[in-house]
Amino acid sequence: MIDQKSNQIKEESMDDLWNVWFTELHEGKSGLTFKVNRLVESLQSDFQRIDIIETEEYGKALVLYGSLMVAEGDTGAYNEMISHVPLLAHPDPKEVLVIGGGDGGCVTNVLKHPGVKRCTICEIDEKVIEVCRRHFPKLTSGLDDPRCRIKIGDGKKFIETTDETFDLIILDLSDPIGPAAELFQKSFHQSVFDRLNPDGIMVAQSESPLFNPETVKAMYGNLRDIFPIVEMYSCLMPIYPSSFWSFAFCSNKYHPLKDFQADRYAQTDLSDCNYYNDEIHKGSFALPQYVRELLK
Ligand code: SPD
Repeated sequence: MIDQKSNQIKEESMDDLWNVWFTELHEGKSGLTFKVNRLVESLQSDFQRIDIIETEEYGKALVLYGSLMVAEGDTGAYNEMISHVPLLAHPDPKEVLVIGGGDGGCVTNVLKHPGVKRCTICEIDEKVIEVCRRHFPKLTSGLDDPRCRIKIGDGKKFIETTDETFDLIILDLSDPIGPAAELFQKSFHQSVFDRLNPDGIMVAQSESPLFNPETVKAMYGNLRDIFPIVEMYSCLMPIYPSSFWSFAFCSNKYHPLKDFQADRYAQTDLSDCNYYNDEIHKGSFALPQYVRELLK
């Protein structure tokens, strides 16, 4: 750049030239954009592209196949809601299975409940665990808990071949594309149902009702063919497209509100939760009218 007064070339700071942004597009019509300070790590696993980016607003973030999954500075809402809501709707969950969830956030929350005897995680992509351990030590801390058992492999194969049963199965999946796509199918949900104890609960992340209404409608229709109790709940997740994220609570016996375990909630140390509490537990099942219509 030329200084107008002296007519000399002015030295520019290299930092001012760094102007990199990550945008997650929604059907090419809108997008969620983050300022990126640096690309920390990038690799291609056998299943997907994995990136760790450092964002200005949320710190380091995990991006799988171009979709942002978790960030060190996010509210924690997703991981807290996918784990504590079902755990506090069941009177005594001991055996928990998490399918997916290689970033460890869900398992770490599950293991805040002292009554959980074992939490098995079945993650298809070993590299996700490896990278997340390196960059998100707090989030992945539960993976080192002696009650955690890690299985690397296809969640579908595991569910179809194991003879174990669980009190709670959590489908902490990425989006229904790539390696996770078949884990959104009815046949898989039926296999999960078959691996639950008679009073077991399944919770699945169920995308954004605002941005993915067709997926949501089809998924809940299928789930209602399988489970006697199916309820949607939601959370605010500003790092996900539309910021409005949903979960399917599916159960054989326990209702998420009528069976809320108030005493155990009071006795469990959830003091480091940033989003979940007893009021949020109840309030998260209230749905906007357009979502009620969608699920009819
Ligand atoms: N578009 C992002 C959807 C991510 C849902 N699952 C995240 C898994 C993190 N454990």
